[in-house]
Amino acid sequence: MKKFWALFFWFWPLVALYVCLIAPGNNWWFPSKPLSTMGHQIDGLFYLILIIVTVTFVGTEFALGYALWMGATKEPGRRAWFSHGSHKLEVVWTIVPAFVLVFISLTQLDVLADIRVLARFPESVKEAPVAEVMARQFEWRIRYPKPGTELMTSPQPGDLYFVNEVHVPATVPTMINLRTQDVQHAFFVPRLRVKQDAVPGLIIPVWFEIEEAGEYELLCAELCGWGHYKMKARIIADSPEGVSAYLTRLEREQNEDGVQEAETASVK
Ligand SMILES: [Cu+2]
Repeated sequence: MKKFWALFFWFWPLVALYVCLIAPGNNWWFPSKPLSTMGHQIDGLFYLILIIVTVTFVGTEFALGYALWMGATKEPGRRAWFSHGSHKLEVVWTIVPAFVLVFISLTQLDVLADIRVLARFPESVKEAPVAEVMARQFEWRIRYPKPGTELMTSPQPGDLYFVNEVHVPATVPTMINLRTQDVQHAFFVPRLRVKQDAVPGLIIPVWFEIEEAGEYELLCAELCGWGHYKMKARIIADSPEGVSAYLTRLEREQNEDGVQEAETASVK
């Protein structure tokens, strides 16, 4: 029975190793391949940490199984090695994890800076957010500048509005300004690996470069109230021409007061 437990603890690291090896190919960790330029770096960090924890888990489980096996097969009368209080071992298993943690934090600094630090954003987007995304319980309100003008911090006459659908250009770096009208929300686009909190009182620039045109789910990733579950929207990534055609259409719809149509009908 003692040998069974040694084998039991050797079995799980083998399962872990197997899952770790086949998981990336089967997309078990992520909803899809990363579809933004930043997404590749973020997935890379995830896999780096996955490799480190897998090696640690497999190593410690094998050591545990080894100790159990040695205990199960020892000759009667042989005394076990008593390591409790070993200064050398304590130093080793304090310094090694400390180095691993410092290594991880240094490795991710660049990626974090690319995501968060405005000075490191691509030049083309720094001064030109395409839209303001205002989170509120429980929807996303989008404000585009009037076509041909720049987005201002406060709403301007001629600005265009829509709810729960953001149109942005694909294959070029794009920036939006993220705000919240009430509580804290989080702008989360899983397939782009974009996640940013919306904090009351702050205007937070968020940039991304979507690699393929298409439709992407935008979710709120912060428990923000009873209707949090329904706080979903779509990001439509289109060609720059497609986006300006959409904005022209939106402008026409927004300015449509019905009067002209009625006049034309009465003339007929
Ligand atoms: Cu929310």
